[in-house]
Amino acid sequence: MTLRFPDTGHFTGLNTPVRMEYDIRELSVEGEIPRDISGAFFRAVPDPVYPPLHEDDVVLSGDGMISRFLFEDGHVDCAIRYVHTKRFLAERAARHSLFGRYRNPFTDDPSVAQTDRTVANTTPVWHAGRLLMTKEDGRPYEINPHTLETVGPFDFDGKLRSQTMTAHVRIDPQSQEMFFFGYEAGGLCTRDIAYCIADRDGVLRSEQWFEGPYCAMTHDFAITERYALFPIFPTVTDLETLRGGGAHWQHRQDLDSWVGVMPRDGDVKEMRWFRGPAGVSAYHVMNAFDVDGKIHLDLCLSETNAFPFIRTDSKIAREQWEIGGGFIRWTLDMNAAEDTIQARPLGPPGDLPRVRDRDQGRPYASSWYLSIDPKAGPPLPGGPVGAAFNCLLRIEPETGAIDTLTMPPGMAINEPVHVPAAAGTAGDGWLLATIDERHGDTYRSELWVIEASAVAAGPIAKVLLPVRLRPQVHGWWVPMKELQASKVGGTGRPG
Ligand code: V55
Ligand code: FE
Repeated sequence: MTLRFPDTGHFTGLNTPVRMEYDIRELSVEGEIPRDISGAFFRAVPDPVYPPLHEDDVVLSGDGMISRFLFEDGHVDCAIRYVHTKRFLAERAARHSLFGRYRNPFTDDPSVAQTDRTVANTTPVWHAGRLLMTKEDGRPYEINPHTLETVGPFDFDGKLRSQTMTAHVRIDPQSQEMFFFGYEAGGLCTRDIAYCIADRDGVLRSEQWFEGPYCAMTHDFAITERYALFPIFPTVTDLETLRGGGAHWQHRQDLDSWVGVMPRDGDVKEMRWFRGPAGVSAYHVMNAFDVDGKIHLDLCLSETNAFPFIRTDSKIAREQWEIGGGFIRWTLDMNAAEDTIQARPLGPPGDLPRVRDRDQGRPYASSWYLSIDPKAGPPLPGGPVGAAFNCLLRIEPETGAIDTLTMPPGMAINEPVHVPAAAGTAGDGWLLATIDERHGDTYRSELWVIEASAVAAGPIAKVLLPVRLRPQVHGWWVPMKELQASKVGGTGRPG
């Protein structure tokens, strides 16, 4: 057999590679899709073309695919394409893998020593009429949002100095500026973090570098109306380990976490560091906002790193159901003399948080995230952490009210996007999420349309898929008007 993928959770169950590019016009729909859902649901899907060089390779190394569900007048079409990264093209030409372990270039084939090794597999970011496929270990690739063809590597017209860009940007709902950062900005294992702002037209207007307390996996950050916040958790790296062919990340239970805070339009020299608890980790920030000099930072926190492969590499013996944590509010008082953090639980453990675009950086009444309900049976094997989520929560952080949609046994739900209701109409819009369902030895996928204010009621429509989907990482909703006004392949103006 020529294509033998490792017999591990990273390549079996829902994570079994699919490796298919396709277009399907007109998917079958059960129920009725509201006409106000008009636009594109883009999804980033890691899906390795070739078996990895190393048996212990992980989901996060999979080649990036850009997937799109296009909603128009109650109809849905779908398409998926590989991102033509330099790495994808080199391996395609060679007809086998050339790149080694996750984020360790010292394990690559010498023939690709100078080749960009990002797989652009984490978030499809839409800003200023451009679609970018991002991954935190490199610069993004620009995608034609109509054909899903790769335009090429993207560096803000040659302006970006950082070697990397996060997959978690923040767009201010009023100014439409895109705030983002890159870590290991100056190269492998550097403490350099680049803090950047692109204006509403996508022009990079600011890039400032600062040093973090240590070189850490810095996956997400936050903005409020006044501040930029950089949460740093002790998942660290060093060049010596990498040179020896080792893992990029080691989680350190003994090191403190930190939050760097600066005025979002200020100078990085103004950064103030607040000390958090030792050993904790958060991949995603739900939202942050500031009121009267107090900053609230709402995180999906765990007591250790949430990725089993990182815990194994760090010799931390905790199973996935033992990582603790919760949906937690950290409060930082900018008027206090001490740089300490107050913590308060808001909800049960979970991840893949979603707020409305218009609530970004502002006080917010409700939001959504995914969790695992053990009563719904064993989670399906798959996704980045190896156990797929089986419930969707809607939470009101101020009142503590929670509504839950628990999936039937044998089903899993992926990160939703939020589609706002049309201007001038009542309602809180919809969530769109793909669903996986076990059928004997195989899986089936659907896309569910759920009322955002009534998740417990279940889907109001289901889009049926003739092919199984590999679990996505993150998604992005682009309204039809913005899609038609895309810089590449569009009309260039709102339709
Ligand atoms: C994450 C995902 C990544 C990655 C690092 O979800 C962190 C967290 C899909 O790639 O490289
Ligand atoms: Fe993420």
